[in-house]
Amino acid sequence: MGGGISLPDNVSKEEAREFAGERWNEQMAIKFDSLADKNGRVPRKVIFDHKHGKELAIRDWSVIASKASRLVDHQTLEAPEPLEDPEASGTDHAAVKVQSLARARRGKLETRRRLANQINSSLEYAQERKDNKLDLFMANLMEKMPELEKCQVTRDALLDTIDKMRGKGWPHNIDIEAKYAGIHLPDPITKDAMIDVMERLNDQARKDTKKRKQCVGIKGILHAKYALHIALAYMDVVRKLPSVVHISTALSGKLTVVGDMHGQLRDMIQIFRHNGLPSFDNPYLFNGDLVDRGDYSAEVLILLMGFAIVDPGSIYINRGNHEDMTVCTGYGFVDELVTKFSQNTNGRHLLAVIDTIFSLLPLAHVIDENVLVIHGGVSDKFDLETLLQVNRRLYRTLTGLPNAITQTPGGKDKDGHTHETWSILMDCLWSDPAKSGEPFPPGCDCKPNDERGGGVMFNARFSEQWLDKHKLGAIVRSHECQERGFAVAHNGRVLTLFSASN
Ligand SMILES: [Mn+2]
Repeated sequence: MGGGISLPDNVSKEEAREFAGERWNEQMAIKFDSLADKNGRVPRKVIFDHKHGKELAIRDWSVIASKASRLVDHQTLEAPEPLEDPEASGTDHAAVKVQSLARARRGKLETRRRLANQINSSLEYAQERKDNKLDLFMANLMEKMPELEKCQVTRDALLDTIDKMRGKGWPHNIDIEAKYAGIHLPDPITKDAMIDVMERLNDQARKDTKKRKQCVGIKGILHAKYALHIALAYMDVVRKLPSVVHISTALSGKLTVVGDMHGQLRDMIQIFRHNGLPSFDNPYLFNGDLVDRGDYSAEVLILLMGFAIVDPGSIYINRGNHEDMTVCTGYGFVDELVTKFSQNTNGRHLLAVIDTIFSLLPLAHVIDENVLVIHGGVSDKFDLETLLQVNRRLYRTLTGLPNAITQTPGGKDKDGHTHETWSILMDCLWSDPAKSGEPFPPGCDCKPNDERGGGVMFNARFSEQWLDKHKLGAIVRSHECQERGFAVAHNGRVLTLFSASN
């Protein structure tokens, strides 16, 4: 009863692709190839032998394998029994058969979805660890942002340059080509105009999905000039904010916290349709990782910044570990932006402004003096006071820094980058709550997060102490993909939210 998926002795690329379904991507293909034997198959033995492999997170495969078999068992147990007597009349019999097949298929799809979820998370962790350790991305970044890299600009110099350009009438003085057929935004931008932009982007995303071609998105719909207008206006909002922002729901009566969006425009629009458009009465807090991985990071970001400026108090945004241009160079957002807004001056300027905005995003929000919302989590290196004092704009990027900073306590460089500030920023953006049963060294409730290669893992006792010290009730964090979109941990005091559907 019930079609089962079992792991064969070895897996071909086609089977792995089938397994992963929509989640199959180039990264997975490359990883598969690196493991395959000369027949192009990955033997089960290799998967298990690499259990503790250093280069790839293959140890996760064994977890996947055991979960897979458990899921298959589970599925077999829950395989649908015909609701009616199979010996009934011919037509009924056929109907029952169809029904039973359909359920089996649904079960199979569900199993595949769960497996894909597992595989995807494992591969992502493997990649993140590699990125953190190998410092690969600087070269890549320079290629994408030659102008900025040439100047060797500091954060402050970049902001000064942007302000000086604005003093000379930029971006108002950008000429729009005669052939431009997209939206013209009024000045000042209105909420109706932003809703119009959202509808157009949604239609385009629908067309993109239908054609199954490379995503066009915002290209041709919104000129870089308008994107710059929105981004600069939003930059003016965030530059005034402290690193820890306290918000109250006394007036709105509610606040919706949204986890990682990762460039999933249609998921975001779906949330707005169900839960209402962002407004002062219906505010949203997006908990970081708006960009990368998905095809519509530019659209997600520009819409959120647009709503934030036309309706102050409607959108709050926390920084995530993907709000870092070096990470974005590896995970798609930089490529997406230059493709959609072209590599000309406007496109590069937009990149520079967004880079600046990322560095200005607050690190945490405290809701009603009760709930801490932060992308990764908490650690023994900071409390709310240190987080408020930390210069969140000190680093152009948190990844790809020299060992003196990342490895040596007390280490610093000539630009004033210190190990201390780096590790505070890393910890709040990259940490994860430990699962129950996770071993910790004696007397220690917070340990390096080896799985990520950055941030810490903190256990339930640590969460409790940290929260009690600040007289807070709970932590809402994101950063980890959750099958159902959320997960409760640490005796109900830590909630993980993840809002992208795939
Ligand atoms: Mn994250």
